[in-house]
Amino acid sequence: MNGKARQGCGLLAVMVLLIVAMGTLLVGCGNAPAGTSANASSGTPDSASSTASDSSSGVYAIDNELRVRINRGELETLELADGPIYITGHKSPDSDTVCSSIAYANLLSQLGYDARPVVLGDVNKETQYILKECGIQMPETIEDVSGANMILVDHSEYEHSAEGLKDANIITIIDHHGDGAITTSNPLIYDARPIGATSTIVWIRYLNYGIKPDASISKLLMGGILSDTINLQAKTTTTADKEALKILASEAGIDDTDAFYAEQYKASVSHEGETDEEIFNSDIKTYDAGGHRYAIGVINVYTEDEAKAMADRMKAIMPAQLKALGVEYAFAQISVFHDDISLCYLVPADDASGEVLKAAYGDTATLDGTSYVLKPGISRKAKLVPDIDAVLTSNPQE
Ligand SMILES: [Mn+2]
Repeated sequence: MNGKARQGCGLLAVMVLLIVAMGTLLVGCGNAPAGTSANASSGTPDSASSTASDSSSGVYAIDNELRVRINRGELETLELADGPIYITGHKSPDSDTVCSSIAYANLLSQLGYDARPVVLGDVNKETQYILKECGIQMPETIEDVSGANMILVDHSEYEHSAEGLKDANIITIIDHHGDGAITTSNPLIYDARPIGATSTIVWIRYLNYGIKPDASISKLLMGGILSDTINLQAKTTTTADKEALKILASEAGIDDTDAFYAEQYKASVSHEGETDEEIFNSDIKTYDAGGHRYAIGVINVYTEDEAKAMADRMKAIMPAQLKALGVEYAFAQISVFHDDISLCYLVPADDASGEVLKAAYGDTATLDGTSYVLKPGISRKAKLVPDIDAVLTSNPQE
């Protein structure tokens, strides 16, 4: 920076200071005869005494009614939206995404807007359980949102969102991830907070707009918070999530949130109504190492007995699955991971796959039939894949 520019900056800083000082004076004047000028414009002389600011403490004593009215003011632009407003979470919807969409649509509906929750794909078993518990209907699936009025919750990346979003009218984004690539030139509500669940942010918005969610919506928001914060155990959990959960639980008439979480988690790892082949393929990924191609299917269950029984079921169908996938080796990783339990059964598809597991875990795991049992359990991405890669790259394909 050269001398002239620095001088210019100094002048600018002085001007900014002057403007700030004048602003402070003006604000002071406005508040001097407490409540008079503010009330003249608001047209509610009743709240005259309550809009006063406590000049000795520096704390506003604005009454809740005025606070709510100011907060709701940001919604006035929604009235310009032509047609319904759709609220969607991300693709591969999880409970936080679905619960926060439905609850936010409920909030806006109560304020007189035509807001409709939608989903971008099949809803998982945990979410299905929560919706059933709350007596709430499954939102409709939307294929293309071109031209629609859109509110996005729990995401802010195009690749996580609906088809046609670039041609949509985005009016609100409510998220707890980083600020994604989604942009708009419209004035918008962008409510991004570093807290555990979008469901908590939606609850804060109920609070700010002065509306109490009913028992069913309270339970729904609880489900979203419990899911995204792993029953408040996730590192992302904040005071807001904990307080929201407490208040929502009391409103929903639930005194044991741990038990509520256990039920929704059990539902998420239930395999009722699925064939063994569907179970093996429900979360399967393929990998390459040392010229070898292999697959790992991850299956979560709730108890060790269920893991043992599932290992037998997978063993029976895996040789055919190995052929169907066209890979050299295949493994099922059956995990129990909740509360204080952490273990996994590694099931090889055939003898050759069993040899790979033996090389990786022969010294550290217990052998149960053909399965290797690891306690504590491991992560597929962080541990199992690197361990298998190490075995396969030391035995490269000729
Ligand atoms: Mn979330």
